[in-house]
Amino acid sequence: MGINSAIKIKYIKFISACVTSLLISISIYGQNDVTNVIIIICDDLNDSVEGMGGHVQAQTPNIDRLIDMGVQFTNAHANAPICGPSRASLWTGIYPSKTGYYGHNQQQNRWRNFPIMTDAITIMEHYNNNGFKLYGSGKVFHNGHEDNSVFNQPLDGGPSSFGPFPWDGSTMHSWGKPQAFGHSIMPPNIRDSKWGGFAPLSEIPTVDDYTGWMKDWEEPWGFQYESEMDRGLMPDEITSIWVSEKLTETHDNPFFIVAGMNRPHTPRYAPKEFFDMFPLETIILPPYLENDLNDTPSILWENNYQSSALTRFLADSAETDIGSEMWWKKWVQSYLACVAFVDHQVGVILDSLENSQYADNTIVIFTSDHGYHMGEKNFLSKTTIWEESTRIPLVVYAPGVSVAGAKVAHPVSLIDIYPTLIDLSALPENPNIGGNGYLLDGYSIRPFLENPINGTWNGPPVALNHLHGNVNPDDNIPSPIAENHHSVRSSRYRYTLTSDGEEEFYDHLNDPNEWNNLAINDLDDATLSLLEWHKSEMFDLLNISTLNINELTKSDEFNLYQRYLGTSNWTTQIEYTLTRETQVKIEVFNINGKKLLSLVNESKPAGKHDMSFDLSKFSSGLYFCKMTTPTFSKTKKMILSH
Ligand SMILES: [Ca+2]
Ligand SMILES: [Ca+2]
Repeated sequence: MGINSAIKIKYIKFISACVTSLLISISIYGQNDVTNVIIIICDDLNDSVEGMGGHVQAQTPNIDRLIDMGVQFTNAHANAPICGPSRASLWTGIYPSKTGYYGHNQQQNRWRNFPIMTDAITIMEHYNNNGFKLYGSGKVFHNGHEDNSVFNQPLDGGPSSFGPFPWDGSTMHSWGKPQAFGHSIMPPNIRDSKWGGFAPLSEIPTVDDYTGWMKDWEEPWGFQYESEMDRGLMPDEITSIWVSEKLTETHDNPFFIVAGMNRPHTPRYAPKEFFDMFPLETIILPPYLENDLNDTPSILWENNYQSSALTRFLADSAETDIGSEMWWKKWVQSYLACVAFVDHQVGVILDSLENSQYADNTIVIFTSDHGYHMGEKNFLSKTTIWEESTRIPLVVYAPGVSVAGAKVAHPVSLIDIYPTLIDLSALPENPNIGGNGYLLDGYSIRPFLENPINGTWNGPPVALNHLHGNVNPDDNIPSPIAENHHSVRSSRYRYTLTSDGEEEFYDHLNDPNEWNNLAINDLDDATLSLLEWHKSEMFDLLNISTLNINELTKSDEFNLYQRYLGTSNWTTQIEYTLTRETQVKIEVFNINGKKLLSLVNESKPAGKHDMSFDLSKFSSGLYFCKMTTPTFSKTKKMILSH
């Protein structure tokens, strides 16, 4: 065979391969059960969406429009309350408790470095392997930890950036991008860092001698802002416009689009029109209970900078015509403004979809990577295991399947998205079967889409949430289940077990704000068996029979007893038991975290110890007594009422 003939044959083979793959694509696309997919995922959006019972002033008419088209899940949860682990789990369909990627210092690790996820087939790859064209824009993975190779082309929509930011006009990072600053109009305690800022774009920042915004996603770095009508586009606007343009094109293959919104993640800068929707003097603060943390396990908040966020806001709020909670109200206003801004982007995408040839054969999913506290339990952040952090909006519109305008109250979570889409798109069920072999952890919620009230699914009766504990593993090392906190949400209750063995149990029917931790009380038999049922459902999902709390942590003990012996004689007795000789610190703090007394600070032998001290010089109020060893930490409350 001559060289020319060989080339010719190769060429013919190439052509025929192309024709075959084209025919396969066309035949797949022509099937009735094959639809396109658009996932709109927001960053840090809690349940402040109309109809969800989050913040009462939320204005989200476009998300509401999607709710009218599809099914809204009112008891949907994130599996991890922080970006990196939540998204890694969502896109791979594997629980953080199985991958060991929970958060803490692991947030700085790339998710692909964790053994189970290194070669896990993501939802994008699974669609791509089955003939879909992939498109992505904005924040899909956690920033800096992307694996955009899962898209079969560069992530070619908009940038994933939290900008624009304040800037000094010159300072650059060593990696060649401009360095962001906090906003000059805010008290330093509140703006905190470049992340803590919130203001309308019309509040053009001045840092040193430079006045203007900075965008950190492309040169020139300056973000143009002359007026509301004459300004640059923010990343979420670039994304929504890009997606809407994709919907005007004719596609040869079915498509899978991820529109990743960066808002309402901090910093909360958005166009002024969205701030103007929520005049400061009208802002309603979320339901709030002072000392709400008192009945919760201290490991969930002690030594956590975020747990004093509200205290800082109140301390920096002078009495003004909108009250002494001015900065808290401004914070709430900025959150609502950013939610309304994101809702507008949803509207841009829906408008384009409704006017396109894909209106009747495109699945649309709207959700968020986790929730956010708005001051509840003193947090103004994510990264807790309470309802504010775990609860997320979830709306699924599946043409021909979902019941328009229906609501589903059964608990579900982000882990269920991957199997649901496999079900709706009729893709092969086990994407990892030829690879690492791991099965997906979630279940298809299709039965609820078809029958919102009486649908039964194969999934569990609870949604599983994880929160990283306070033991930092080495880089890229999976964190063991026992060193993290876990929680399950049923239709009515939330049960939580912390890494040091403490429990929470909340009854959402009577206590929707999780104010009253039932687990600290002596429970009647019926409530106790309910608690035990939730615990056993949790252990099933964690795939363990007992949770082996670190033995050292478990067997060290710290107890505190208060005795009142007359007006001038307040005695507090402390008992503690050590499993071995170790360094011990016992300290007393006031409610603001200021250390008032150091009672013990030395090495002590194994065994039982006791001591007492006098509190008569202390004024009435709440105090904390904390014992720390290198492997143990426990805080006890002391309440003095003279
Ligand atoms: Ca997030
Ligand atoms: Ca409480």
